[in-house]
Amino acid sequence: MSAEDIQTKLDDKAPKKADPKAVSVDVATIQMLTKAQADGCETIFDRAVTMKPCNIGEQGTCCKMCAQGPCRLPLPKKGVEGMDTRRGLCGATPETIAARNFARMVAAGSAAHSDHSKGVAKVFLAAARKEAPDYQIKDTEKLLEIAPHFGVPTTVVKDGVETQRDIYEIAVEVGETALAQWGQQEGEILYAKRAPEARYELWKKLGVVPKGIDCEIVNIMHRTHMGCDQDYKNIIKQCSRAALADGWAGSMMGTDLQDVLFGTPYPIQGEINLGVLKPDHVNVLVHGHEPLLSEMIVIACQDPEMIEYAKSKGAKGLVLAGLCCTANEILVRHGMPVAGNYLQQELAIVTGCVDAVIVDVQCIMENIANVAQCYHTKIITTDPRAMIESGDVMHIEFDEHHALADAKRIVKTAIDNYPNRKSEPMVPKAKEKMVVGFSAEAISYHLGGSFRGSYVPLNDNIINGRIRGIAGVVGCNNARSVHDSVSLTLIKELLKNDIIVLTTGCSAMACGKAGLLSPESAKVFCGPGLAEVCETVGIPPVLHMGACVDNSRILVAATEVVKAGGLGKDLSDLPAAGCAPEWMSEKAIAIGHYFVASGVYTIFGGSLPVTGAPRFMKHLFEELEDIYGGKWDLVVDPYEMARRIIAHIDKKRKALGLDKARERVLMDMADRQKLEAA
Ligand code: MSK
Repeated sequence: MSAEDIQTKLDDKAPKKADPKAVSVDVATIQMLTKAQADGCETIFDRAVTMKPCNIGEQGTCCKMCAQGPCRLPLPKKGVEGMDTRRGLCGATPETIAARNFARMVAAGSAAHSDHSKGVAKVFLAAARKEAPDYQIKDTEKLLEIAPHFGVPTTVVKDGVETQRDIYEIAVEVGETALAQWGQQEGEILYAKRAPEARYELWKKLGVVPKGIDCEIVNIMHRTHMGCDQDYKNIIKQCSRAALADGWAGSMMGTDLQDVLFGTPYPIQGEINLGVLKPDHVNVLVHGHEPLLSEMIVIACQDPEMIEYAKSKGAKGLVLAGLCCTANEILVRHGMPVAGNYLQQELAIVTGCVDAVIVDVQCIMENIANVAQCYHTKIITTDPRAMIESGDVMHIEFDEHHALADAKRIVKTAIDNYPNRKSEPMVPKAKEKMVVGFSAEAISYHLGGSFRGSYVPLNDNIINGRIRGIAGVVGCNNARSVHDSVSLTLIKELLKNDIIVLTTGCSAMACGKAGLLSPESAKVFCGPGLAEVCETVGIPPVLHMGACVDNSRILVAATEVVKAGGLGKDLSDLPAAGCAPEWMSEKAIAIGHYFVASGVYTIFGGSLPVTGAPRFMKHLFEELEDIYGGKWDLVVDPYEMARRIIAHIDKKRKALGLDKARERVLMDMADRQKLEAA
């Protein structure tokens, strides 16, 4: 056997590696993945090559709800002809199995958001009671705005004169009422009435207004137990209750209470991508979803004593940046830099200059502990709900009662690790500037003029056709699709067609890295109508609204659009659609379903675990539209996603009688000149 043959045999046995240029469109990612492979450090991209997804799980038809299975009911290669005779041991149909699996994803996703928000509500209440000295009631205007939704009066009449109540008194009542929403067993969640009246009435008629948050999630877990709910339509009805409890209660209250504690986001500049790291500085990354700790880390990292301490270790300074949605939280409120989105978490460590990754909850890959071992990075877990089993991972539990002291201790641990760097760091140059922080309030003030916020000008521009419609493009990265590519291709197609995009989560970060979050990008990427609006107002064509939990801001903004008039009476009347092109987490399924139940046409990319159950899929993809005005869809190709979103928006414009207005705007100067010359 020749040396060449031996090498070929060895190569065959070596684990297969991802081709960096084939798995991402982001330059920094490609660069760092190449370095990881050269350093012998395996990442999710490589594992996605060697491990293929389970075909039956992907179809949603594997049942492991009891010990008689798992029962696997894959769709026959030719599809189902005639009667579908597939059954689990107990007789469960593919529909029952897929619906139960889907419902459990809704439950898990809703639980994740809602448990995050419950933690925020507890800290909010502690701050209001002055039991958590490092937190204050910062945004009093927002507190006064939300208090009436909780039935909390903001004024009191004293000696015949109406005066404002003490802010902390109001905050205690808001905090107590909010916290009670999780355990509530009867009645309705309070925020349901924030939806347009027509939507609320529809939910009431359908019997899907959530009673409370926790009880709707528990209900899903019960009814999907072996031998319980065996009617996929009935299971999906409960999904609506739990998902609405997430979108219109758990997530929405979480966003609101965070805004009151830390400030409502308004447009602010930031920078994104791995190029924000500095090789000669201590680099600290926060990662996860909850801002309770990261807000304190921001303060700790700006403390002159901490910066001096970093210098005493030989560093030139201290950089704090973020990953995933914790990054979004400190970005939209403080303009702190973002190192990258979900699929870049391992690669940030590969730069060799990250001294600590401080994690809270959600979207943290277990493999960061292994990658950290290739370099010198300390992984520090901080939440008892999210620990990592690895000897090298430190756990420093965060307690809101001494929040800043904990944050300083954690940052000091990161600084102490600076001298332990193993190799020469390599930081990609790639980074982009962006304008972020478009809360529903900020959109109103930005578009409505400087004196009084209003959505009327936005509606006017939709009615006159400059803006064709609105798309919410949100969600994750997914190692099964080319990193950032599907989101960006879709969004560029939408902008070209004058559709303004609202974004959150990792999709928002993809936009930032591609330069779509700068006002200047409007003239490069948008059709003439949208470009004109963006240039006049000075906004980017893609509005970064925050983290995953902030998808509730999209619901609030859409409700404001309905209230501003001229575009129908319900969310389902709007020329609008939603999409999660690269989704991967259960939270995305919960979000998708609360958008559908709120009347929004919602497309998911990649795969959806429902395709093995044709009748269930038909229910989600067709029948729900007759019930809620919104429905699910699954599309892999981003151009086809754009085509369907545009078709849907045009259908809604036609129903509103706006199709003529749009034709007028498309007739621009050049078109008119052509007509005159003919
Ligand atoms: S972080 S849930 S990968 S958006 Fe919110 Fe990104 Fe999806 Fe996590």
